[in-house]
Amino acid sequence: MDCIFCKITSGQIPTNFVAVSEHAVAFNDISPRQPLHVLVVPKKHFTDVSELTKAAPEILADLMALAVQVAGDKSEGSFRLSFNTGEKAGQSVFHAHAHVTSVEPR
Ligand code: DGP
Repeated sequence: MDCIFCKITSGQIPTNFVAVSEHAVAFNDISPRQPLHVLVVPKKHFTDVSELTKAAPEILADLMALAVQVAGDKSEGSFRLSFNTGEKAGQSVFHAHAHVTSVEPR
């Protein structure tokens, strides 16, 4: 499968990870839409957050904990946590991922 986030999470594309957990990695978005814009991505491939939730709730919980950790470390406390799901909702990479964004990075 030709998935850019599988290549990043597996290390095939060298990437500076902001944080790592058992099941997920966090790295800066290539085209940030806010001063803080970090992606939190499961190491295993799932198409979107719906599939992830149904197939592996323990991985979702781990990913959410990592996202909250990154938001706490990298923002002043105000942040947005979002999952675009489906093309019409703006999803462009079909490997589940959370966006952590903030206008007030630390
Ligand atoms: P979405 O549109 O919700 O599927 O978000 C995908 C995000 O992924 C988008 O904000 C741009 C980012 N992105 C796409 N390709 C790469 C990449 O190769 N490296 C990084 N760091 N981010 C990427």
